[in-house]
Amino acid sequence: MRILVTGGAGFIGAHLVRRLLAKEHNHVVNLDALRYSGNLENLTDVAGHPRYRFVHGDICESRTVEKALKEHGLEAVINCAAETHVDRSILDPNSFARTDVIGTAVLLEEARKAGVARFLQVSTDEVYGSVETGWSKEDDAIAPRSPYSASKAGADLLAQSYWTTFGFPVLITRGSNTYGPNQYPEKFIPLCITNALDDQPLPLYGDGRYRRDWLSVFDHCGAIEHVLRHGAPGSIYNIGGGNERENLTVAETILKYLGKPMSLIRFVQDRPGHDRRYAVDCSRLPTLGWAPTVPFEEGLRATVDWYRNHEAWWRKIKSGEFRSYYERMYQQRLKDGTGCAS
Ligand code: NAD
Ligand code: TDX
Repeated sequence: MRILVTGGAGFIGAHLVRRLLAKEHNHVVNLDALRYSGNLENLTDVAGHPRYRFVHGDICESRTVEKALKEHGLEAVINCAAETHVDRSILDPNSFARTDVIGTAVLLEEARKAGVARFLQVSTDEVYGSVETGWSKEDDAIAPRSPYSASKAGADLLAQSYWTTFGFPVLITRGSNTYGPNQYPEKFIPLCITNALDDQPLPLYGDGRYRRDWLSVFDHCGAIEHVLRHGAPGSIYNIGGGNERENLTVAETILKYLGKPMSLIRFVQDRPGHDRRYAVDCSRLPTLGWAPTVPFEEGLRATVDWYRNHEAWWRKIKSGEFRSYYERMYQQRLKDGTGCAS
């Protein structure tokens, strides 16, 4: 299959590009605008691959998308490109509406015009909103609460409308919190690991008892690939890891693996509108023949080792744009911090 992966220089996209190229029948074009989290160093091992092409471009620009689809005769689209960090969506909501909503609208329309055979929209479990009890099913009403999840929900609904209105073969995956190598260190797990390696505090929002279901990036990409091949057009598939943990437990586990003191944990001012819990019912995907394989503690340990062994990768990021972002987000919070876990 000739596949367009958008956002392929980001965390999940890069793992997905590598995974797809490992299958001899696949050709992959990666369309990425190289925003702050896009990093071609995530793909140095496949940069010269004969079945891989990189196109530097923005999914919001119709002509760029049209040209990429036509020039490479692409048959499928996997849309990973997005603004992805909830905290940044609170600082700058409009950039999320632009990329996540308008960008998806442009991709859908150009892909429909080009006669693309499969369009997979990478959505998120966050579209269901905060789920205090139980597990969200694919047919549940969505109730996003942050500018990030609202923008992703807009994209998700647009994709669904293309199936209903045009019969365009759209597939939607709603993955849970993903972790693994190459994740930009603004996200909770890589932030905790890299701060701990530098003996810096680990900032826990609120009481630290918020819950997420953690999914290995290898499982997330395996599920996306499986849905692309076997999913029923017009269908939505939740992807969870079955690893629900409190943030405090995750931070403590990281410190334990690194042999660092629990006193590095700091409870800081909460994120506005912070969703207490996400949890997805994952019974639909096994009916397609897929289930997660990576136990959380094993995947987390391997991720900790990856960051320990790839200091050059994350130090470069942390000394650039990230530094001013970190100061803006955390300087005051850490000054006012309300104690530690031990
Ligand atoms: P990321 O921030 O690491 O990567 C996003 C990529 O999109 C970057 O390479 C960036 O340069 C690119 N991009 C941004 N704007 C673009 C534009 N206008 N045109 C082209 N490229 C653009 O994000 P990620 O964690 O890899 O997430 C990938 C997808 O998976 C997103 O759609 C996200 O909503 C979804 N998702 C992520 C998680 C998670 O926990 N990380 C969980 C569920 C779903
Ligand atoms: O410094 C922090 N302290 C903290 O306590 C950060 C950055 C986060 N947290 C908490 C907030 C969440 O409860 O940790 C949890 C995870 O936070 P994030 O890594 O920011 O992820 P989350 O907000 O849950 O959203 C993620 O999951 C779904 C991704 O960022 C999204 O792209 C994905 O769609």
